[in-house]
Amino acid sequence: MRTEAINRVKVVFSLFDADGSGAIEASDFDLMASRVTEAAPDADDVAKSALRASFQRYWTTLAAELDANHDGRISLDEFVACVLSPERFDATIAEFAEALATVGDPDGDGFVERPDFVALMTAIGFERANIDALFEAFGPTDGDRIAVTTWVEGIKDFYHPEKAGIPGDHLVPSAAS
Ligand SMILES: [Ca+2]
Ligand SMILES: [Ca+2]
Ligand SMILES: [Ca+2]
Repeated sequence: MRTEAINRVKVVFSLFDADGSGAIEASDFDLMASRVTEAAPDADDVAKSALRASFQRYWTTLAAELDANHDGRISLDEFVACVLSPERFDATIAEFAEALATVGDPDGDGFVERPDFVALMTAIGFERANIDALFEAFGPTDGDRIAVTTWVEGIKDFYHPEKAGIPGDHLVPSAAS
């Protein structure tokens, strides 16, 4: 098991526990979906609905796969188990990645500009320094933007247990300093 993958999972857990209750629950995903869609005022309703649906699916997948004691909450110990069987989450994460990146490209030109990226990642709960480090690692082009596909692949890599030294490692707080 890659230490980097475990650290990434711990970061995701702390963000997904949006209300800070110490566990991930259905209400956390409702809260995060509201925050993220509010951070994208220019995105169209279809894209925002798709993103909300992907958050919902994310929760139902987690609950089905990881809630070992069936209490309706995912503890950190339960959540870490997601790295043991990443293939169970591939389709859910792919849908989420594409929905999020699409919301980040409101004009539909295939690129995500830095302000849109920062707004969405801030709404998810990442720190600005980590967000900028990640954006730089994605190699923004002249217009200070990245391809939607680059972000989608970056999100998928972020959840991949075998990956290390990837742009997404910049989202782990210690890596940004
Ligand atoms: Ca919670
Ligand atoms: Ca549980
Ligand atoms: Ca765009």
